[in-house]
Amino acid sequence: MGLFDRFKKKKEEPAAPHKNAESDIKAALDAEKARMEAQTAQQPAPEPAPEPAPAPAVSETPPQAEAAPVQPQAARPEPAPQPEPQPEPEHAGKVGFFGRLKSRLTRTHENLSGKMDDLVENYADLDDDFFEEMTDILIMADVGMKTADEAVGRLREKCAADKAMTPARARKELAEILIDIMGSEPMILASPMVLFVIGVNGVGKTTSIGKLAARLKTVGRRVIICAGDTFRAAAADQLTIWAERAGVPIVKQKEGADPAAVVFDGIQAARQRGADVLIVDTAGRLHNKAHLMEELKKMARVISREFPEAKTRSLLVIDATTGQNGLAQAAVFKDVADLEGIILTKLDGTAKGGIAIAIRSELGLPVRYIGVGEQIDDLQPFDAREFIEAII
Ligand SMILES: Nc1nc2c(ncn2[C@@H]2O[C@H](COP(=O)(O)OP(=O)(O)O)[C@@H](O)[C@H]2O)c(=O)[nH]1
Ligand SMILES: [Mg+2]
Repeated sequence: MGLFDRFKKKKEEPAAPHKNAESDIKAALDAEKARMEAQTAQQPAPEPAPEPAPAPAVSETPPQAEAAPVQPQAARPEPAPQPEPQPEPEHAGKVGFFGRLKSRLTRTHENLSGKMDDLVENYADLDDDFFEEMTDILIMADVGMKTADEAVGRLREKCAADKAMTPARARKELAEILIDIMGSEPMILASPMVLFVIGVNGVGKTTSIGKLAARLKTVGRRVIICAGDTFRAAAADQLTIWAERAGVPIVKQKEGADPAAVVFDGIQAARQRGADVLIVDTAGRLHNKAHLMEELKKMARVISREFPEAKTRSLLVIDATTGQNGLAQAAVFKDVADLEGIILTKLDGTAKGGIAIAIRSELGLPVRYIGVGEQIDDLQPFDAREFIEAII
C-alpha cells in the first residue's frame, strides 16, 4: 500500500473548473477553436459546421451523480452498492442517424459509390475485367488488398452459381458480403468499468472521450473522465472543456504527474460517486513502445489492486485519414494492450473510409465507434449495415 499512500494525499479536481483555472481553460478553448478553424480552412467541410453544441446544461453535478462533492477522504469508507451487473449493449441513443451518417461520409460515398455506379454502367457482363475493376475500386478506398480479394472472391462464387446475376445486383451482393465480413458487435458495457483510450498523438483520443462521455451519459451511465495524459499541460485543459460540454466530472492532476496516480484518484472518485464508467485519457507516445507499455501496465496494476471489481478494457483510437499507417499503429498497440476494439475517427475527412473494413478483417478488431466530425454528437456506435449502405 505504501506506494499508493502518497497518491491518496493528492486532491481531486472538482467537476467544474476552479476560478483560477478559468483563464487557462479560456485560453485552451480559444486555441482549440483556432485549431478547428484552421482545420476547416484546410479541408472544405462537407456541410457548414453548426455552432459548437448548445452545451447541454453543463452542470457541476450531472443529474445522475450524487450531490455530494467528491472528497477523497470523505466519510464514505465503503464503495457504493453495486448497480446490478447485467451488461447491456450500448446502442440506445443510436437515434436513426442514417441520413446524417451518410452526409458525413460523403467523401467516401462519392469515391466508392460513384465508381461503383460507373462500373455497373460500363459493364454488361460479369467478366474478369468487371471483378478486377471492382477489386481496384475497393483497394483505392483503403479496403485493403486481402479484404478486397476475399470479398470479390466470394462475389465471383455467388455470381457463378447464379446465371441471372446482373452487374447492378452483383454490386448489392458485394455490399452484403462486406457487411458480413465486418459484422456488428455493439460494445458490452459493464458497471463498474474502466475504459482506457489509447492511440498516437492527434488521432482524436481526447475529442472522442468527450463525445463518448456525452453519449454514455445520455443513455443513463454515470461517467467520470480521468486525465491520464499528463505529458502536456494542454491535454488536461482540453479534456476539461470536453468534460464540461458533456456535463461529467473530471479528475486531473498537474502536468508531469504520474498517470497511475491520476488513475488512483479516478478510482476513488468513481467509488464515491458510484460511477458506472471511468474513462481514462492517455498520452500518445508511440516512439517508445517499452515506455508506453510500462505506463499502461502500471495503470492497470493500480486498477487491479484498487478497483478489482471493475472490468477494464482499452479502446484504440485510429485516425481514418492515415489509412494503412493506422493499421500499422494498431498492430503495435495490439501487442501492448488488451484491446476491446477501435474508435475510428475523422471518417468525415476521408474518401477512404474503406479502412473500417480493413481494420475488422485484417486486424480482427471490431470497430466500436466512429467519429464523423468535431461536434459532441459526432460519435456513433458502429453499425456495419448502416456504414456500408452509406458508402457503397
Ligand atoms: N473532422 C474530424 N476531426 C476530428 C474527429 N475526431 C477528432 N478530430 C480532431 O482531431 C484533432 C486531434 O484530436 P485530439 O482529440 O486532440 O487527439 P489526441 O491527441 O489523440 O487526444 C482535433 O482537432 C479534433 O477536433 C472527427 O471524427 N472528425
Ligand atoms: Mg489528447
